[in-house]
Amino acid sequence: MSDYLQMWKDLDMDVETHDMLCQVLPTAFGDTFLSMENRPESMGFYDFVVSEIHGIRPSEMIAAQKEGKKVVGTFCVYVPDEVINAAGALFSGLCGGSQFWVPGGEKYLPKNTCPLVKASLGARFDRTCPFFRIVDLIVGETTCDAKKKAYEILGEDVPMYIMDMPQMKRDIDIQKWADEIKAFAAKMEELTGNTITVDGLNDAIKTINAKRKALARIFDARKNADNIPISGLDALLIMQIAFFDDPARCAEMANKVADELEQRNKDGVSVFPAGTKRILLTGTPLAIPNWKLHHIIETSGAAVVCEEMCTGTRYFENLVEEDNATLDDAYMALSKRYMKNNCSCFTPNQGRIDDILRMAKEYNVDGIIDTNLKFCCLYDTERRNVEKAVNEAGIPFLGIETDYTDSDAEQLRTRIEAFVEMLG
Ligand code: BJ8
Repeated sequence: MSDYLQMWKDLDMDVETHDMLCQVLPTAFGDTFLSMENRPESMGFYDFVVSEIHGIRPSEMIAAQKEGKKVVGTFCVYVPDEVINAAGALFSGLCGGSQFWVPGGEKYLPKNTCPLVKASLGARFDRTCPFFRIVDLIVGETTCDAKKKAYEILGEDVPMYIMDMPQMKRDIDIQKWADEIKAFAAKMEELTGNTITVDGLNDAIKTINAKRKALARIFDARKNADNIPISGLDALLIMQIAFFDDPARCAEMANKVADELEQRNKDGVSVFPAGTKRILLTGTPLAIPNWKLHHIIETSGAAVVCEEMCTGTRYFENLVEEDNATLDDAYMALSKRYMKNNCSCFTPNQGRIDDILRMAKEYNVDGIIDTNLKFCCLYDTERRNVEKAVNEAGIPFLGIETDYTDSDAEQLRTRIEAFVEMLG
């Protein structure tokens, strides 16, 4: 990593502890990614971003702040990036995906809290993540109980704004979410001092839609039944970086990858041998740098060809209607699109099951693995319905619960190898 020491000091980070993280990440990345063969050349950009992960994008954000712009942190794919963009601010996903931050989170949260939430609080309170130090405001949302309570604790240390999310999908809920988005827009105007106009919001909608379309092209290329042009690991990395990269650059780089993958499909260039079993992974999000499950699956004779998760299809499927006549129309268009996401915090949540079955066909999968972060009660409970539907559809199913440690890696490998073998 280039020398960002002064920047980290200026952010009041604990640079000594942070050094330890900087030392382990390159090895983890090298072992997981750089050991793979025949990766798309266009992954070079993403490798570079990881090599500078706590430097390059944070320094861009700080430069923007020096020009008077604000940076907003988020934790959920229901928070509309379009509104932040239309207010002239930058956004960044903040979900923690490393065990490194978990012990820090456990100082504030019960141990039986999901690792994503614990890692996120640890990253902030341990002062070892620049993104958490840079943000001017963090936007939370009323999704799961763990997050709701964690936001109260986070709010003691950093300005917070909470969006009250409906948990059903009736017309009144869609209207309510449109109202919440409108209130959030007022908050963003107050934070930035900028007025959100209908033209500005329509432009932001187009910018984020372009990013969605580019990411969708990559996933479309993964649907090819006869070829696997990119590993699940590389596709996951692209998704993880999309959460904090500049949206226009994200679209540009994702389109470059998609061009290469489409060509690979034409030329029959695959990263796995013919006959490799195709897996759809569904469940809780895999925040950067959580690469554990993909790595185990893809070194156990199978390939992940689709992620039905927030770090996957939920992030880019469905576009927001463009060219809205009024701001209220635009807020409603946003609400309609975001309410198509199918998180387990909704009841009922048949939409997720429908998505899983649809994607199993679209991506030509041989089996489905449902992964659940330990102590996520929502996804854990929903597994029963997912498994029942998948069994009824005659698709092989494996349920997994895991965390960010490596303590269960061998046990997982044994189970996954057995599952892949069973797929024939
Ligand atoms: S839309 S999945 S990003 S809430 S894994 S913290 S649910 S205890 S991350 Fe999520 Fe939004 Fe839903 Fe997606 Fe809680 Fe479960 Fe932890 Fe979770």
